[in-house]
Amino acid sequence: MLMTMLALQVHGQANSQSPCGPVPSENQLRWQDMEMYAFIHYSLNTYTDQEWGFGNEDPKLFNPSQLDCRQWARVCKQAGMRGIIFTAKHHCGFCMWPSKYTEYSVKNSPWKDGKGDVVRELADACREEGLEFAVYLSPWDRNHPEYGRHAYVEYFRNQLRELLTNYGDIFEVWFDGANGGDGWYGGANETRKIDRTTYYEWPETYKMIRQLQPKCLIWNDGSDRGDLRWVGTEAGNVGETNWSLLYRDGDVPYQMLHYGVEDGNVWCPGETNTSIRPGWFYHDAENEHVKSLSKLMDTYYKSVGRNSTLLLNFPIAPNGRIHPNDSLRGIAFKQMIDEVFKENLVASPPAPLQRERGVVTYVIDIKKGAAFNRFLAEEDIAQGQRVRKFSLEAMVDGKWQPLKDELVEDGDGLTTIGHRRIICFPTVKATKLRFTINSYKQEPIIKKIGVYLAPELTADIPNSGEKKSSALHIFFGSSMQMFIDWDAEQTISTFRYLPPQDGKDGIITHYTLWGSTDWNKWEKLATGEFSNIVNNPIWQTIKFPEAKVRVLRFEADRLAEGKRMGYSDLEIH
Ligand code: FUL
Repeated sequence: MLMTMLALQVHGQANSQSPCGPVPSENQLRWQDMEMYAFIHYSLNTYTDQEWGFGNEDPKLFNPSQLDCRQWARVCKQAGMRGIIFTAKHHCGFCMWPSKYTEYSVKNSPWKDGKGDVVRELADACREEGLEFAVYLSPWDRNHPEYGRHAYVEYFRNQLRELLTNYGDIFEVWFDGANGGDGWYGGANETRKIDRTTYYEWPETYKMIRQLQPKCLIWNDGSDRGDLRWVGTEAGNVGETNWSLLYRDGDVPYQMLHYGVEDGNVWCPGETNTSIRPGWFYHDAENEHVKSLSKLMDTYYKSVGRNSTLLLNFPIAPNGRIHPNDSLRGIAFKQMIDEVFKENLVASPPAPLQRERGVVTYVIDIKKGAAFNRFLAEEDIAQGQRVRKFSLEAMVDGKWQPLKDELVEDGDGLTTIGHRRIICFPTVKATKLRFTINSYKQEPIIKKIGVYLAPELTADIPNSGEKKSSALHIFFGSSMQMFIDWDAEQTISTFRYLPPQDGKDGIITHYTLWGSTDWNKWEKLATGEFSNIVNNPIWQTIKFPEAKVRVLRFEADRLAEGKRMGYSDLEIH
């Protein structure tokens, strides 16, 4: 990457001592250098406008007219992605390759008369574009009759063997932790609970992966420690404090996922996964909601700039291509990263001025007359992660002025460095910058220091801030029941719910929607679960057969947290 080449090598690090604590494997080091790679979500959901398929969707729905994996690979490459992780099988169980272990796959779709293989086409396209290739294989399978029993685990492993044997090098395997319970399961149509800690027999599966693909990284949100960890949210950020360490055993609560563990005994770096639009799968209704350039840059600073990698999702549209809005935004994103980091304003490679009393100080000369607003530092993580806390000061008019990370709310945000740390602050014009490492686990080894001037982003169109629901009559019948009424009868078929955006409190996970023309006789219009709403609190759409109503009763059957149903916005049509 341009930035890496231009960041100046810092010398004077002779005293490297012995490695500090757990260190990354060669695979983890190589992976971390990939920095950004793409997710691609594509399955039957694309044709049913869903985020989670139930497992009984008809394979005949899969019939894209212009499926073009080369277009995906080209877009991803232009967007600065170094590889692609593809949903070979999502929770619905539909296989995007003709697995010999199931009929529920592309082989029973009309696409290419059942002779197509999306995994093959994408693996080939990636190689042609010089991208790495990887697979997402959902352990939860809502189609398979044996899900919940041992036979399914064998089936899962057989499928994984196919993917790891027939498609060349795979850089990562992604084992989603989601398990909502209910599903079609071969027609049983029931809820199946599994014990995440034992059911999948991960140690056996890991052995097979290591044997078939020794360079492959394991991402696992389950109990057995993989090589990489989730960062606890799909919103696109990891903690400003981010240790690449975890404990080898035991549960990994949110705090550990998001911030890592300073005294962890195993190297397990964070991967920040998020989508370029609200959902993971494509929905027409989201075409105008592709993330803005400033949101994407914010995501970059809060992932790659916080010692993580960025796994950015591009959904595929029903025609089999990445939508132009997503590709334009993705490419603009990469151009902006290049623009920000094109010139390192450090005048000459700084050497630590002082190494005493537990403090290491670098005074950095800035190129004459330069203004700047970004600071970058990298540790040599091959020797372990060492820095706990640092400070930054700019010499303005002969005085040192403290700088703080403007992307954090509490404190100055100047904690941990790791593979790369980027600090954003308002533009200053200064002759010198003082970088002081105040606290560390062992003598820090700083590999690179960079100072940059990011251009101001003026291109984004701000949201109007007006709520769709502001024209609706909304009131609460109880803490778990909301009414919406009209002066006259309405014909409606869609109810949309935007959950609270500032935490889990009040998020409705299970709902029932009733309609009435007279407040007396109620007709049940819909009931169900909002898929993945806690991790990804985006607009949820409930569709139902056209109904005439004067009043709607929206009931929260279950909340993610708290006692009172909450909402950010509603839309009904
Ligand atoms: C989640 C899944 O449930 C979503 O559908 C999506 O695949 C995301 C990447 O992971 O846990």
